[in-house]
Amino acid sequence: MLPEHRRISRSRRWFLRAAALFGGGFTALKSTSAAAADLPNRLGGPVSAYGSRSRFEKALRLVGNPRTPQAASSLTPLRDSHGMITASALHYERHHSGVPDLDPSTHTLTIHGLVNRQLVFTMDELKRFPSVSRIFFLECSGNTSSEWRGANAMDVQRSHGLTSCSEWTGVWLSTLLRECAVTPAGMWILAEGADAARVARSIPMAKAMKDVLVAYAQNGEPLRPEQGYPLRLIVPGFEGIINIKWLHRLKVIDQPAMTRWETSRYTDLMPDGTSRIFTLEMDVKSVITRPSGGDRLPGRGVYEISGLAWSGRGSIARVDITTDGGATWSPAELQTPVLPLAHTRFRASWNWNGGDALIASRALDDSGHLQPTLQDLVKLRGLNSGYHNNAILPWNVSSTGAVTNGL
Ligand SMILES: Nc1nc2c(c(=O)[nH]1)N[C@H]1C(S)=C(S)[C@@H](COP(=O)(O)O)O[C@H]1N2
Ligand SMILES: [Mo]
Repeated sequence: MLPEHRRISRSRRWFLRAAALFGGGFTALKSTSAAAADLPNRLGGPVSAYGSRSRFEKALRLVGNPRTPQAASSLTPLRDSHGMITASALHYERHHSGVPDLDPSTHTLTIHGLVNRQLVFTMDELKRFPSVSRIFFLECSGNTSSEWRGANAMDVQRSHGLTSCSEWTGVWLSTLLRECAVTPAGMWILAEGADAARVARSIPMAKAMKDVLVAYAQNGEPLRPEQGYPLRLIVPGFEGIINIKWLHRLKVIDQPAMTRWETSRYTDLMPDGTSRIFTLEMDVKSVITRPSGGDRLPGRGVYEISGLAWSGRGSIARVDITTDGGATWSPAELQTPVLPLAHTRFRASWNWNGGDALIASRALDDSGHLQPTLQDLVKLRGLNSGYHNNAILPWNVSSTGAVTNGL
């Protein structure tokens, strides 16, 4: 505990000293009266019933390459996101058949199959169970697949925008399963959405009993329709697709149902022609979000390098930063508390000398997994499939200050 604390305060002091040293290109104050001259002197706007952001803020989700407007995804603007929580309005989306318009007063959750009591819960009934709030990331297993064959995306929204992190509130699935009394033969659960495609995935019983949430709220208010209103599964650390939205049915079964979303899709075709299936845990991963592709640094001097790290296997233990293309690495500060299965914000200060630089982050989780280079990952998994790309993505900073994909 103490050494880490000391390291942090030392690097903070270094940052302050360096900033004063370089002046940081900041504007000096000419007179104290000038500081107040531009402040408004008229009344501001009225109070409002439902908040919205400043008209000056423009960050938006970016729609990926959709086959149709309904079978589409949209990407979180990670460069313009701060801290560890994603604004609900900017949480990435992935829909296979559009966003259904579900009325919570008639929506129900049915639990049936290998249980002693088959039950149907209304939304009001679900809210009578003990509730719990937890912060968890979501990541589509297709996130960063664009970079499997090397540099492709021009910015971090395009390369990594299929991940977001929210506080979710709901009922533990284990609570509901106990209510239904699962029989000993019940080893898996088929979860199905009420969207037109009836997207469905099989979940191992051990995970269902451990930490799966039947969630009805996100970041302090009911789920957004895009995130599964009025009810979704949150399967912490597992690939996005298994976090079934618009949840209406759970069937307890004795073996995986082998739906199309766990056979023809979301399996990883290996070089020898076999497929990895049920690749559930998302591997340890990180990326620098600032500075990142599309940025232009105004000049040499001190900058904060900041980014996100996460792992589907536990907590982030360490994030290393390189600014010399991997020749040397040094640990970044981790924003505390570091939560398991949640985005972790990391930061480091960097004194850019104005020359060409290759900057990157590399995360280690507390299960001992280290984020690989793309080269090492491709050596292992070949080029047949793009799912589960957790490789390091470097950004190239040129002497003009332009930041581009450095893979
Ligand atoms: N019913 C249903 N659940 C679904 C999907 C869907 O299309 N229908 N998409 C899945 C996929 S592929 C992902 S990555 C996550 C995305 O969740 P989000 O849109 O809240 O970010 O939801 C999953 N759950
Ligand atoms: Mo996904």
